[in-house]
Amino acid sequence: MRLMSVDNDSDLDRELARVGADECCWPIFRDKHRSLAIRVADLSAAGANILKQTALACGADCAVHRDAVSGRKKRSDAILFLDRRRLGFFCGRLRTQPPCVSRLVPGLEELGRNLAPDLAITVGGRRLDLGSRTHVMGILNVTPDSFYDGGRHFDPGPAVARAEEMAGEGADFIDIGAESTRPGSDRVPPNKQLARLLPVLRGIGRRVKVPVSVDTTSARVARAALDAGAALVNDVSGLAGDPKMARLLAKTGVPCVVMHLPAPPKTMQRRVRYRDLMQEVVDRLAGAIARAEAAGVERGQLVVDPGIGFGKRLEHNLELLRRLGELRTLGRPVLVGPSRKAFIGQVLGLEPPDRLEGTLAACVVAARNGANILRVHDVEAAVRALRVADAIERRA
Ligand code: HH2
Repeated sequence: MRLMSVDNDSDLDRELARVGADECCWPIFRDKHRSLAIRVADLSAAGANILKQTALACGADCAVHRDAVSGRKKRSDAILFLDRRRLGFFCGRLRTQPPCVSRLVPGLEELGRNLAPDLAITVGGRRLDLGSRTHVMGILNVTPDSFYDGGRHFDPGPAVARAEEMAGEGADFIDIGAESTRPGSDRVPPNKQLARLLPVLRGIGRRVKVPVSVDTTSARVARAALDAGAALVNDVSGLAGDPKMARLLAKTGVPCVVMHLPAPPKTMQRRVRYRDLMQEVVDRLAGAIARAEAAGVERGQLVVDPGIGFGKRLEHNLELLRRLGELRTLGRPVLVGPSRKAFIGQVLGLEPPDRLEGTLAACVVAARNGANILRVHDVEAAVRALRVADAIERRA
C-alpha cells in the first residue's frame, strides 16, 4: 500500500488505466479526487445550521460558527467541504430548502461552471487559449522612472529594439506602459503618455508580430494606442480609473486585464489593511467584471489580476501567490506580475537588479497555483523556467 500524489488529471488517468478502471468512469474519479472548500458569507444562524445538515446528508461537511447551533450567534459564515462530483447533487438538495439557503444555489452552480472555464480570449481576431500553457507578457516601460527598467527604453529606438528582442525570446504579449505605478508615483497626463507611447507603438507595429497591450488607466490613451496597433488593454485600476474605459472596451471588443488596486499608487502603501484579503480581492475583481459587463464588455475578453505589490504588504503578496487558485471563483484567466518587485527584495534582502531568481521562483509557484500569464521583465529566463514547470505540471 502507498499514498498517491496525483495532482494532475493525466497522472490520475494513467493510474486509473493501470488499475483497468472503465474509461467512462474516469471523469467521476477525477472529480472525486478533488475536494472543494467553498466559503459562504453571512448566513443567518438557521441558514448556517440547515446548510450544515444538508451537507452532512450529502456526505459532505460544513464548518459554521460554534454558537450558530444554539442561536446565540445570529449570523455565521461557513466553509463547505464537498467533492466536486457532489456539487450538482448538493445543489439539488439545497434547492428544496428554505430561501435562506436555497438562494445560494445559483452562486454554487456558477462556481461549478467556473471550475472548468473557457480560458480563450480573442486577440486581433485570433482565438488564444490561455489555458493551454503558461503564457509570458514582456514588460516594456517607456518611462524615465519605473522601479526597474526606468530610463532604459525611454527613447523609441531602444524601446523598439527591446520589443523585438522580447518577441525573439518567446514573449506571448508585450505590455507597454508610459506611466510608472510604483508606490508613491505621480500620475502622468494622457498627452505625455501618448507622446512616449505612439512612436514606439508605430515602430513595433512594423517589426513585431507579438500582440501588444497598453498599460494605462486612461481611456484616451488606450483609444489612441489601439488605433496605433495595440491589441489589448492592461488597466491596473480595474476599470475604476476612467469611466470611459469600459465603454471603449465594449466598442472595440479588445481583451483587457483588470487588476486589483485598492488605492491610487501615490498613497497605496500608506494604510494597508485587510480584514479578509482573499475575499476583498475576489470581491473587487468581481465588481470590475460586473462594471465591464454592465457597459457591454464581453466577460470572455477579461483577464483578472490580484495586483502583486499594489496596496499590499509582504504577507499579503505571499498569501496572494499561495492562494491564487481562489481566483478560479471568477472563471477568468489570471495574470500575475511579480517581476523584481519589493516582496522579493524583502525575502532576500536584495535590490531590483538582483531579484531574477526570486522572480522566477514566484513565477513558477504562480503558474502552479493557476496563473495563465506572467508579466515579467526577463522574458527569456521566464519562458525557460515556465516551460520546464509546464512540462512537470501539465506533462506538456
Ligand atoms: N505591475 C506593474 C505595472 N503594471 N499591470 C498588471 N496587470 N499587473 C501588475 O502586477 C503590474 C502592472 C508595476 O511594474 P513595472 O511596470 O515593472 O513598474 P512601474 O510601474 O514602476 O513602471
